[in-house]
Amino acid sequence: MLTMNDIIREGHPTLRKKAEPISLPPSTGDKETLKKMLDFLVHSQDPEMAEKHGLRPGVGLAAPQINISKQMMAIRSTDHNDEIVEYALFNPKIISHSAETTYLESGEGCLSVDREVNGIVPRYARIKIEGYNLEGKKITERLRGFLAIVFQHELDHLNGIMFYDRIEQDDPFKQPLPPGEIVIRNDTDAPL
Ligand code: UDB
Ligand code: ZN
Repeated sequence: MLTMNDIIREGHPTLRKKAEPISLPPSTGDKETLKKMLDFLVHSQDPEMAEKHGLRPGVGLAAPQINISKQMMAIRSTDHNDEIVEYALFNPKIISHSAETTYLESGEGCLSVDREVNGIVPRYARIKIEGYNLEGKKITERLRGFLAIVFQHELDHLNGIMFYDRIEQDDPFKQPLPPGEIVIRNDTDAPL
């Protein structure tokens, strides 16, 4: 099983590389890796396992974080109905997104970052995503709320981007859209 020792930390060059696409259908090896990534999240969210192995409770993990520069990500979190949702995706991408942005009030952290970094990390409020699941089947989903934020955080890892790259240098708590600015918003949400 994967533990914190398998997770590389900031400063490691792999975290700054663009991950390679997976050739489809996924190989047995790639599927095994992705399964292990999802298992890490499951274990890390189990208080006994987390305690025993010293795991930080994770909601998402991208392959570059275990030093594999390939387009794979695992997510395990709750949706807006508090239902547990799991994604294990090859070649994930955002196919459309809202104009509206959002951010986590408490800021973001990262399993690959062993320090606190304060500030607003702007994210799209709603995204439509595509990817291939463990069976190699194409899936399309609409995500919003915390799940949308986790997906964008993990997708950033596949592009060599760290969450703090998105924090405004000279004013970490600057609102992404200043009050009074026109927010382009889709009334129907239809195209998203
Ligand atoms: C996490 N977890 O897993 F607001 F119920 C973080 C860590 C780094 C703190 C473990 C997290 O944010 N949990 C959380 C947050 C909430 C409410 C809640 C649980 N990651 C995953 C990661 O580093 N992937 O590369 C960081 C998250 C920051 C924003 C999205 C992902
Ligand atoms: Zn991260």
